[in-house]
Amino acid sequence: MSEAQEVLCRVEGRVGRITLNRPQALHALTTNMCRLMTDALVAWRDDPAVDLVLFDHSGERGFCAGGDIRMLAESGAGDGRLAREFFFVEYRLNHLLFHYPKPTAAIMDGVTMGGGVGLSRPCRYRVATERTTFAMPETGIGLFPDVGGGWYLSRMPDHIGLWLALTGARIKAADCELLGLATDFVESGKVADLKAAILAEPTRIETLLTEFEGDSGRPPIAQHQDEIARLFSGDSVEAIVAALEAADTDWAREQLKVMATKSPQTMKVAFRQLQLGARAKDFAENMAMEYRIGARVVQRHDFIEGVRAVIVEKDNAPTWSEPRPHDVSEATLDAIFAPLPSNEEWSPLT
Ligand code: QUE
Repeated sequence: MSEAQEVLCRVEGRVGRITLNRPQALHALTTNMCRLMTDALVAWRDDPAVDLVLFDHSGERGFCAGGDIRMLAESGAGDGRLAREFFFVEYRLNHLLFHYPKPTAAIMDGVTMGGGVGLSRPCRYRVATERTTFAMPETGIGLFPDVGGGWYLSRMPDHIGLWLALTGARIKAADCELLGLATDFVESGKVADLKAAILAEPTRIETLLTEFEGDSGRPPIAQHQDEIARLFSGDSVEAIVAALEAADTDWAREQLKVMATKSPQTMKVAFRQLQLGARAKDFAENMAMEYRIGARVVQRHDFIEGVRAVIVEKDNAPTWSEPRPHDVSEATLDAIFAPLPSNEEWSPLT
């Protein structure tokens, strides 16, 4: 298959339509896909024939599972050049969407993780279905919740974004609506008709979404929101672990069990990333920070080992470089967050 077919970018009626088309990898993003999407978005930005941009995926499964993790790990084990190039291009795309002047819509009719969140979250309209599964699972493979996680997750109420980052929790449509990750819920069976209606009358999208709106049900995390607010308010990962241990509830024990499987190093990276992201003056500053982290983390043991254990060999038994959060030094974190040489720093598309 030619690389040019991994994502389909075309104008249908007055809609710029971007269809992720890498079904064998749950539409996980490659550098080439990010470049093609960026080129299309730049062309449509000033094209009076385009009223709206619509993101969807081909086939049945997935919206977008993340990034091309195997490539990133292979590159990271070597000189890391292709991994850095991927992040550079992907984050420029995330930033372009964040400030995009035309209405954008994403149909998240399936798995929406990592890179898929970076595409959908900046869109003005974010449609979840009963097939939507949202997660930022990166700390499970020694990576960190990038694509703007420092910005978006740190702005969620009650430390819920930090809980998502540290546990990699998978949530469904009702929780996505509660947290503003989705703006609308439409039953999967009605998505084809919704898309046809948007393509026919893109300027009526708000009315159409109201007409197609379904009921996503009760959001399960509402029941745990107070507990998350209380137990994830600590000023370090160690403090959060201590609070969970002291809580003595089934839910708290479950969170501890899950966090014990994640990379202690990248849980602490994520904690600092969200602290800094909360204070970033704009989205570009946040993305420059994430690029520094990404450039370092892809070359470290935990990422190479996490991908081996969870993605490649699937033994789900990674040996992390530090066994517990307490063992991760501030010096290690400082090195991961340090500025890059000025000619290697990330910058937005101009
Ligand atoms: C963490 C991640 C990813 C992940 C699992 C994690 C990720 C990613 C995929 C993935 C899943 C299925 C595929 C595929 C990729 O899984 O970024 O190609 O078919 O892309 O725990 O960050």
